[in-house]
Amino acid sequence: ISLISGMRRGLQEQQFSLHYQPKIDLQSHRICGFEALLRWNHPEQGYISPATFIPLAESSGLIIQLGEWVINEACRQARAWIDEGMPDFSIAINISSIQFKRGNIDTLVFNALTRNQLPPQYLELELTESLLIEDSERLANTLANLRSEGVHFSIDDFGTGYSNLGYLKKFEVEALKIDQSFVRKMDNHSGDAAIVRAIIQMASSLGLKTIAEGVEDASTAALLRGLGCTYAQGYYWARPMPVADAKHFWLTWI
Ligand code: G
Ligand code: G
Ligand code: MN
Ligand code: NA
Repeated sequence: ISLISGMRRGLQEQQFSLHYQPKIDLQSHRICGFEALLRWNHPEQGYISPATFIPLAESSGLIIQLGEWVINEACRQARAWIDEGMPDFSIAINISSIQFKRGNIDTLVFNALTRNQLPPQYLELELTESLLIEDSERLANTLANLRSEGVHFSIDDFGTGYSNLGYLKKFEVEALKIDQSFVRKMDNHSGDAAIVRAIIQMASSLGLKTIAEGVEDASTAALLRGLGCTYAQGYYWARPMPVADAKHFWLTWI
């Protein structure tokens, strides 16, 4: 309970921030964008992991306000980077299923894009498989609204969820994010490498891009490139960084 009221206060007192992890295009070796990851700098406890506070935000309903803050902040930052003359990019934000189902996410996103005069392709929403397998008309409508306005989606933690992949035909998604549990050990576990290869092949035949998460070394990056994976992110290149560090990293990279 104290963490929940702490979150409410933290939202008012600007204790939340987004950290940015670059995504690398494995063919061109350019930075194609960033994943924005929420951080809470608690006045007494220091940084608290989203793994701790997101579930509490979900069960208390505060995820609606928190998620709205994330959408607005990511759009504000994207606008700022455009104005600063940074090269083409997109910012991916994580959307909780509860947030998606309870909030008017399409309206929130459109308002944030409009307010910041941000073309929709700068924003990407990371959704979970568990959300997309739900057969609800409202969900389908919301996704279609966002998609028709040009907002892109990717499926987070792909491969850990469900075996029914019918939703890939039903919804227009841009990319599959291959879960780090397969990527991290693909170098010396042939089973994991086989799963990654299969996901990349399936995605490619469906016309979808792939994003490998959790790349921690050069050999994994080389393997992924050889398999035709589109993008990758991980500690090998950079951890999620505060905005100033992310921009510095980007400028150094270019
Ligand atoms: O960055 P880190 O490893 O600490 O993230 C832990 C978990 O929190 C991950 O599952 C990540 O997707 C999730 N997460 C990070 N930022 C957000 C956010 O803004 N919204 C939601 N819903 N989840 C987030
Ligand atoms: O659930 P989601 O995929 O959004 O979570 C991403 C999480 O993975 C974040 O907490 C982020 O900090 C973490 N992460 C990003 N790159 C790496 C990596 O290379 N290794 C490990 N162990 N974690 C990573
Ligand atoms: Mn994610
Ligand atoms: Na993920």
